[in-house]
Amino acid sequence: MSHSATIPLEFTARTEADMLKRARAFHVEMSTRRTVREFSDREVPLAVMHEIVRTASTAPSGAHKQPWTFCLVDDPALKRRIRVAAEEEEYLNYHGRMSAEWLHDLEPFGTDHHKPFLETAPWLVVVFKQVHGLVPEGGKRNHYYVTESVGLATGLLLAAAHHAGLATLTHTPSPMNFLTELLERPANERPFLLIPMGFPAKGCRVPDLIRKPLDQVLVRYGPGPGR
Ligand code: IYR
Repeated sequence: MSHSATIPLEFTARTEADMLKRARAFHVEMSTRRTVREFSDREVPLAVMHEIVRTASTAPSGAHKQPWTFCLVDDPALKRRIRVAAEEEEYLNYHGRMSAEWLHDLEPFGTDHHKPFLETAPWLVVVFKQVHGLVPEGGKRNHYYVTESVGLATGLLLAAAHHAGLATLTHTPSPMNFLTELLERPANERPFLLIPMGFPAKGCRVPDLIRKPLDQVLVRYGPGPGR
């Protein structure tokens, strides 16, 4: 069996008190992240976007294949074309393709087929998953756990954007093949998520959502008899 070279792990050891303090502080920070649907047109420097994508790209991935591509769109003409195409699909979703239950479930969010944020937000981050790899000679290489890997990277992207002081919207136009065409992506890539990123509009309001308490999301399996 062959092994590749190893290096010493960089790891910061912390006291229990420090751990708890940091864990709490990070929860407080992340708990203020909200999906924003009203964006300001204020610009965000490309350098900030680069660091956010760098963080996303630290995600673990199947066999470390890093099967993601983050497209950063700030060309107004391209944003417009993306908006037009997304609104065409969403019109069909809201006028027949979505079930009555689905439409009812979305009522609190006040969404419809209008997607002005696709033009207002300074950046559209279009996340693609690579269903397989391509080698320069034209061959294919396997990728593993692609959806899980790209989901993890996208979670880190959202956290990094929030940490940097940016608002995000996880938008899932459906179907989203139009993104492959408009961005001229190669045949091994599939659109995963469309994330407008920028600043909230002045006076931006969001639905009054409540997060599930810990006892509804956590089940502890400790030592000892029974539970
Ligand atoms: N993709 C549509 C509908 C939509 C679906 C879910 I589930 C949401 O949480 C929000 C919206 C749209 O973007 O409007």
